[in-house]
Amino acid sequence: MTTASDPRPRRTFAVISHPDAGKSTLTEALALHAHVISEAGAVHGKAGRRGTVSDWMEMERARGISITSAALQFDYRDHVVNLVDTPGHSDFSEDTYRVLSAVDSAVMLVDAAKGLEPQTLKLFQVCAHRGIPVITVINKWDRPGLDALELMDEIEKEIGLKPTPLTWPVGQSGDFHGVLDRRSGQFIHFTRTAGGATRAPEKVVTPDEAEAVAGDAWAAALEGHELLEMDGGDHDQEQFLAGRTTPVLFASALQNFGVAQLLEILLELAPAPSATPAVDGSLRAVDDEFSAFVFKVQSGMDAAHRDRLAYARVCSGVFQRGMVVQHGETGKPFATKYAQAVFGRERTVVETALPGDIVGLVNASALRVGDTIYEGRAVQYPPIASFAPEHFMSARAADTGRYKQFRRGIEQMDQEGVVQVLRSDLRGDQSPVLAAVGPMQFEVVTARMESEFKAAIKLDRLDFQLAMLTDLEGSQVLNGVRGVEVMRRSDGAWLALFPDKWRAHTAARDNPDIFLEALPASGG
Ligand SMILES: Nc1nc2c(ncn2[C@@H]2O[C@H](COP(=O)(O)OP(=O)(O)OP(=O)(O)O)[C@@H](O)[C@H]2O)c(=O)[nH]1
Ligand SMILES: [Mg+2]
Repeated sequence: MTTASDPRPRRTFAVISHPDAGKSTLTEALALHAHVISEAGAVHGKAGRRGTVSDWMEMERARGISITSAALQFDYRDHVVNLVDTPGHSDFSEDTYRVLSAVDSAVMLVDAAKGLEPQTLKLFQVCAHRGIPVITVINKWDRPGLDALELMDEIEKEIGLKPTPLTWPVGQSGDFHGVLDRRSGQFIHFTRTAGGATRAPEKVVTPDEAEAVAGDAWAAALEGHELLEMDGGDHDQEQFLAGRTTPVLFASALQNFGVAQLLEILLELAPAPSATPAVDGSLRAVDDEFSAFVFKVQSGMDAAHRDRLAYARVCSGVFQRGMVVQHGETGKPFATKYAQAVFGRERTVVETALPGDIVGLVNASALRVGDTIYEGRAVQYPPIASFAPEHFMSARAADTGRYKQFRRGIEQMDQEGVVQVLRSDLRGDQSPVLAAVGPMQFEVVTARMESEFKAAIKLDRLDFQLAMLTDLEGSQVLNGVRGVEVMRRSDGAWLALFPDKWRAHTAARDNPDIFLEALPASGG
């Protein structure tokens, strides 16, 4: 593992996209290429999909979707790679957005057959807004889909990012022979392996021989390459880092085609960790004293040891296990005795970590999402926003004899941000209100409460669709308005719940003096 003098460069990125484009499959393929796993059997197994290394949760495996983000750290060549696989479903977008606050770049997957989908567009906007450079991977090229040039057009028109393909497919979608490496001019010829469970052998073929190997497909690839050249579609590092262009690669994550190229490109072009902006606008340089912030809390990864992991991204300095740091929010010292490197649900003890690394702090119950820890000069990183919930349920323990477990479970779901938890004197602690961006969050809570806390819950839908921020004074006024209820979120925020936006308009109009503000929408 890493040592204090570890000079190896870091690459820290998130894999993002619309649901089902192949993020978890690609994540596994990258691990396979880096030789951290020897077989991708989990996904490609004959018995059907059983989950990738990053989809470890029971519900993820049962449904074949990602519900929670998963971090993977591995070595590749002389680099340390920190990758976070994110869920694509918009119901879990809060989780994805938390991850985007902790990475230096993003790999965006586009399904070759589907092109740009709604969640892809949203995520591109978020990356643009936050200045996160994006590498685009056109995935599933093994299956019939859209035309490569059409896809490039779509990216440019709909997102306003100039695509600069680094590889170009040899063979239409559905007939994937390999790629033309646009910078070397060579043909990288892929060979299928059984079920795509192992690294796909690839052969580098010179341009002269390419035609004999790939026939017309090679000529067509060359044509495409030249068209791109004339159109200014060549990579420019400065433009990429400035978020004006996106390098594009073609791949089949399932068959492990084009995955080696992506790893090489990430090492070569993706930005290394750099200074992190603090909440006061100052920058903490990477070689400053140690600092990190928590972007995710997760428990339930190990049924035998019911523990809770706080994922912190190191922003500056050197983290050394056992060091005592300051917890920004409470001002209390925090001992980092139990620190781990994570690989999906597996962990190893980490002794040292550098900027860009993601460290799992075990049973650090004081740490919440958005918290800063540091050594020496104080720093406070910006809080991580939670989105406007649009779905509300009141929850109670199905078996009142399990109330203690119920309370503990709800507390845990709250800390992880699986849902937002709202309370009021009126409803009491027995029946908190769960607020969600999307309804699937409730299913996760229900399943986890039962499996991890043995506390089955009963949920009752509440007739609210909108929450707005208010304050104590506002709560006193609004609680008297028919159909409106004000509750307190665990971070202290007062949320006024309305049945619909008209009722919110009316309440604001009738009470012009009270504080009433929209919450950030899940769009950005
Ligand atoms: N044909 C083909 N199928 C693929 C490829 N990559 C992924 N798939 C399949 O697409 C489905 C979705 O793959 P995942 O990797 O779970 O997709 P995801 O983007 O992680 O999905 P969410 O996390 O739920 O958003 C699975 O059935 C994969 O086997 C590919 O390159 N080619
Ligand atoms: Mg996934």
